[in-house]
Amino acid sequence: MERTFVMVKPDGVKRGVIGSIINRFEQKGFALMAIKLMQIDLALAEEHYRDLRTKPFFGELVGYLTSGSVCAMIWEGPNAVANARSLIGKTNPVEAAPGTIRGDYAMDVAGNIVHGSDSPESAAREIGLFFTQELPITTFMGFPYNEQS
Ligand code: DAT
Ligand code: MG
Repeated sequence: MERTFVMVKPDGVKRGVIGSIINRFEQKGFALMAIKLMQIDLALAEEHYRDLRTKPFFGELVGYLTSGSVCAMIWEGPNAVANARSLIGKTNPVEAAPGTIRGDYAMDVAGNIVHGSDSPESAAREIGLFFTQELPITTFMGFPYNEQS
């Protein structure tokens, strides 16, 4: 079993498609481990996307991410990182195939609606950034969750 970090970005929250996106992950077979609606500050946005800090679009990217609430989630399943990336689709919605989340919900790379970790190492780092001690990830739908089960 593997876990990945997924985030509905501000335009997805504003457009009211959090539920539709969750539905796709549930339908695929993922298990929801943790979820929260939050407002990201600039420091967290910059840390989350630190690998892209030299890109010309970095300012626009962190500005977009801090422009409204996001929905941060941890999803679990076999090959969770790669399965989530294939569900989400290519970075640029122009190239994302219909049937993928970006292919179906987005048109522009600067507003591509959802984030998914790109490796198990990134997933662990991002889960640590967004889900700190205040939200125990051992809770599943309000019931105790046994990591061994
Ligand atoms: P992904 O989100 O598919 O992992 P990434 O990590 O390369 O893609 O980039 C992170 C985000 O940065 C991406 O979701 C949208 C934004 N981005 C990437 N390339 C961009 C570009 N050329 N212009 C504007 N925004 C871009
Ligand atoms: Mg990425």
